[in-house]
Amino acid sequence: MSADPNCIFCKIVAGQIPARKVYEDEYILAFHDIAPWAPVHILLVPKLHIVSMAQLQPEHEALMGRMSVLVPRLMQELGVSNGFRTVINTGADGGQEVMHLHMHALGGPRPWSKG
Ligand code: DGP
Repeated sequence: MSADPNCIFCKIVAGQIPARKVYEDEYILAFHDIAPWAPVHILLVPKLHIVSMAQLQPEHEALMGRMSVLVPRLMQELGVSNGFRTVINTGADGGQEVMHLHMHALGGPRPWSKG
């Protein structure tokens, strides 16, 4: 599905809800999490509405590779220099609350609120 009108991250991608954007290209948007667990906490989302990792198909390989390669670059640009954590929650038991695939990227001096 290209966009879900009820999806909060699709609305952010469409510019209908504001977000503190850190990166955007044809395929991916990255923005600061509204409720950060760490001093730097961004979310990377595909512009395409993919519900979760469980829905990934072979055609999404390049997209997910692009997202992974982007993370260290964005964290460096945000001043994260001592390592970072990436998290992708998937489905109810995976703790996913927003049903639009997203990668959390967390960094900055500890302690963090989660973990
Ligand atoms: P998850 O549990 O993996 O589905 O995490 C969803 C994250 O999305 C959570 O850390 C809070 C964040 N979030 C939810 N709504 C918004 C929003 O409207 N704007 C921003 N920037 N982040 C949001």
